[in-house]
Amino acid sequence: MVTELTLKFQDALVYGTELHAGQPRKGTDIPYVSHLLAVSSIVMENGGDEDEVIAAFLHDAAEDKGGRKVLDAIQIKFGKKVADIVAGCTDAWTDPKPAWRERKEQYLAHLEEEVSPSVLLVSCADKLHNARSILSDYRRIGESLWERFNGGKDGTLWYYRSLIDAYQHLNANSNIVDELNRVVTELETLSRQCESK
Ligand SMILES: [Mn+2]
Repeated sequence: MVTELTLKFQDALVYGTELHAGQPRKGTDIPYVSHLLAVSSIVMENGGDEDEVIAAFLHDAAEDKGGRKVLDAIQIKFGKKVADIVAGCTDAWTDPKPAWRERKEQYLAHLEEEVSPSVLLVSCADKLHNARSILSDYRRIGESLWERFNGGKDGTLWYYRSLIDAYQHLNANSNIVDELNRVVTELETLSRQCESK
């Protein structure tokens, strides 16, 4: 449990905010840091310790902002535990990234081998915030939302359902995974209703 957040957490906030400066969230002009704040907040609210909260804030740093080099910098600044969690949340190390479906299948296979409860905690918090955003945007703009996603509608829904199965099987944080399941089920229901119209 987080009892107290130290200067290390404040340093991570500054570091991550600078690293992701100028990066918008997919298909929007919302600063990317909104996602990082939300994921670290979910981790904080579900018993994460300071390293897990920091890793949640930095979980997309290697994937989006420089791969192994950034991961090495994170290890030096914030320690091995944080760096290992960030590495476990990274689904692509190369730029350009591998094709979408292949990358997601690899990430699901990687999760099945993942034994670190910290990686599972941050990973499912990440997916919960993404799924909440998708549901909220879907309610607002409807089917055209799927154009934003490389996997389209079917691929995206397949990926989230597969993630939930993996998290449940691996006993990831049940509070987060149950909520993720409710959000994705709602999304599946709404998009099926739309198909039958
Ligand atoms: Mn993320």
